[in-house]
Amino acid sequence: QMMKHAWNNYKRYAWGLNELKPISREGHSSSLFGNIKGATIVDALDTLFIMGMKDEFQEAKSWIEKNLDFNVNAEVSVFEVNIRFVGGLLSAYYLSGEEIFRKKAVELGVKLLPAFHTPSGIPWALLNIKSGIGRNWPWASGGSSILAEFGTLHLEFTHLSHLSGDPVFAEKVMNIRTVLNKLKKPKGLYPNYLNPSSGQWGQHHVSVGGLGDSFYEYLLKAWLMSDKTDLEAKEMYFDAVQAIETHLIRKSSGGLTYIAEWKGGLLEHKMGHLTCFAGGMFALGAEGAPEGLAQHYLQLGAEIARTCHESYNRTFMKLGPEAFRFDGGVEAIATRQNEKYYILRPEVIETYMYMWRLTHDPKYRKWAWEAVEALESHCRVTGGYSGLRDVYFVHENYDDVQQSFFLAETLKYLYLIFSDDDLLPLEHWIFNTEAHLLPVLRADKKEVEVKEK
Ligand code: DMJ
Repeated sequence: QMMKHAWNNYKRYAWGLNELKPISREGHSSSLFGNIKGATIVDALDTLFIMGMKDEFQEAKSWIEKNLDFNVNAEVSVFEVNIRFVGGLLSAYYLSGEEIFRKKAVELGVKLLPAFHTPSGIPWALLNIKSGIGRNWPWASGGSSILAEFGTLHLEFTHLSHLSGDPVFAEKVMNIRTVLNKLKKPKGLYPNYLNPSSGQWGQHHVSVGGLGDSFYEYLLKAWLMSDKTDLEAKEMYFDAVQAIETHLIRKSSGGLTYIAEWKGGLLEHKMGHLTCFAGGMFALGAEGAPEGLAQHYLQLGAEIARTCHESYNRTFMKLGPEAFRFDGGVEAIATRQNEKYYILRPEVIETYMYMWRLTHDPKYRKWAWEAVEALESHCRVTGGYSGLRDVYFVHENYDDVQQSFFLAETLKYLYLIFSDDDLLPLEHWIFNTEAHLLPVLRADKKEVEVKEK
């Protein structure tokens, strides 16, 4: 019902545009996608499919056939276009077997290749897909590319090579790994900034939240997606996690485990909503952990899930803030006005999903249901679902955006928490960072087929 409400309103007021403004009831365009249109349609495809919303899936498919056009003069975020559009199209292809999605994914992948034309091969953050000219975010330290952006291409590009038969995509992302492996890491940590011209680190800021997050996720998932044959990715993941535990993970005096941010050796005792995905990541990686550490990582995942649940529970709206702090006498609470918003993000629910699947502790379903009730009470409006500007305030102050990841991720993870485990088993399917599905590439080369479901 929630998906229907989000989809129907998008369709009614913003069809073909990127996102919906549910209060103004009109389209919302984000510069992240340049002139590429239809972000919500592509991001929602696999959720519609999984939920059995066949008519909606068909209307999305025919919009894509007729209207999804990459021959536009558009400067796009390579990362966002990859995780939402390439990921969404690949997932729709693997689930439905419809050739149009494979074709569009490969076509878009080719358009993104000029981003890698840098001296080191570390791609630009922004690319004009018509001219092929790239650049980095003007705010990034010393003209650097961002770890969470160039480090979150690996899964999709591996599949693009697999489906197109052209090794170029896989070569590009394997080169990123080679560059990273040659660099000395401060205390074993990966800084968020890397200059694509010099191939050297920028500022030594380290985060498991924004700017770093999905790089770590993709190391683990590269290993899992390779049917556990990519041992280099596995080693990089566990080495990184060990350094993160030593230097970033702390316990508050009230007993909450959190992941701080590291700035040139100093800790900022702040955890982002984005960082909350890490609970699920630690738990998902647990079974591959070095000797004797599996239980430890499952426990770490559970502790992060509890902390993130507290960040929700300590608000008026029962939805978590963008960032919460563990200093100045507070724990798991946002203290700055500009960190009190909630934009329909999925990460906490994502962690509940992995924890539910991996432990079957009923508290994760209970916590997920609390989130459903809070979304229904505070974010649902007549025209769709809206983010909130202050989750501590007693009245809803809407941001008027229905993010496409609400349909791709938040609603999909909720649906899976209340479904049986044989719907998309974790040993066969990898979720990209936008919750799009990519099959494990089996060592015996046989793909997992949707029929298996
Ligand atoms: C999504 O686009 C992805 O989950 C990404 O990895 C981080 N940000 C948003 C959701 O919060």
